[in-house]
Amino acid sequence: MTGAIDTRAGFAAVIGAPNAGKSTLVNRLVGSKVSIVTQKVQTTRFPVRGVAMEGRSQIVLVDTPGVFSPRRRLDRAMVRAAWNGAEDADAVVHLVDARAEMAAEDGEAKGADRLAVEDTRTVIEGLKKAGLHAILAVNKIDGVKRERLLAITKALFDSGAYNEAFMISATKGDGVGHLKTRLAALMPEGPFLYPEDQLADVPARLLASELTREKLYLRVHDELPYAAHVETTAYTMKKDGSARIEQTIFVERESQKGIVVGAGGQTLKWIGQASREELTEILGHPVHLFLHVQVRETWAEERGAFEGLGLDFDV
Ligand SMILES: Nc1nc2c(ncn2[C@@H]2O[C@H](COP(=O)(O)OP(=O)(O)OP(=O)(O)O)[C@@H](O)[C@H]2O)c(=O)[nH]1
Ligand SMILES: [Mg+2]
Repeated sequence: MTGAIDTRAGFAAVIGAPNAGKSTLVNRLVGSKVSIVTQKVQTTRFPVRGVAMEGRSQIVLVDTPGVFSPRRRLDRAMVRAAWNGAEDADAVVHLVDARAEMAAEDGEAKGADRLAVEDTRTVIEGLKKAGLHAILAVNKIDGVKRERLLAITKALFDSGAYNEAFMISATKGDGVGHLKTRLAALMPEGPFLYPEDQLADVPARLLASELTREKLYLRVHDELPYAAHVETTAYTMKKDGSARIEQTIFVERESQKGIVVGAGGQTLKWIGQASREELTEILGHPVHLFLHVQVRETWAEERGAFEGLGLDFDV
């Protein structure tokens, strides 16, 4: 062979309404946890890159924040970041929650489902406006009847925003293999963009902050609507091969601080322990984690918080 390229590599962005399962899908395609998942909407705040290999194809998956009607500055920056991810990609996967669509068809969509359906329409309009042809991936098909699923998929497909459709369950894995094979074929010919054994492109400090934010949401999601931010303030490797990590959890109100700390410090202790355990597993060495909680009413309006996440403050 004289210089023939036998590898493919490129970017595949996963976009969709909040809570559609984008991060779950990216983690499954990569085969490892690269992006945090919670039952809360607007979990992902900045594009997270995970690297999946399929034969001689490298798919750099870009998990993006959910697309919704932005209100606050952080919302606007998140939605902008999602679209930037899609516009720069070689393939775009639009993930849609089948259960929310089904509830809407039945006239039963309330609260989060109703918002998800509206946000899905916003994404479809955005795709058309940007002239992007996306792959439709209808997610959460576990437990949905086949004929319902086909009807939902057809209705979405008829919007004209897509050139193909898949039906998948990101948690169970159904259909994900087919989607991966297709994405691999869509990657342009060229050398790999990351070493073959690299799974994620997230700095360790940021990964550490994200894991703590995930545990925080998992533990106190009802009481803490949206209002927390985690910053890694110190990260040092010690001679014995362990890491010493210090983090501050910023909340917007004194009452939220009480919730995060919990009675006798129990809640904060649980969060720290859960985050440390997973970090230890992912990093492959022991971690000493120290958490602090601080009230800073204005964290969501401060430039520093955005820059730490690679988000644009001025949108
Ligand atoms: N039943 C079912 N639940 C799923 C599936 N995929 C994801 N979920 C659940 O949906 C919730 C949201 O998943 P995420 O992966 O965080 O969703 P996301 O689209 O990244 O959400 P944002 O980052 O907030 O935009 C979690 O509770 C997941 O476990 C699926 O295939 N089936
Ligand atoms: Mg997410």
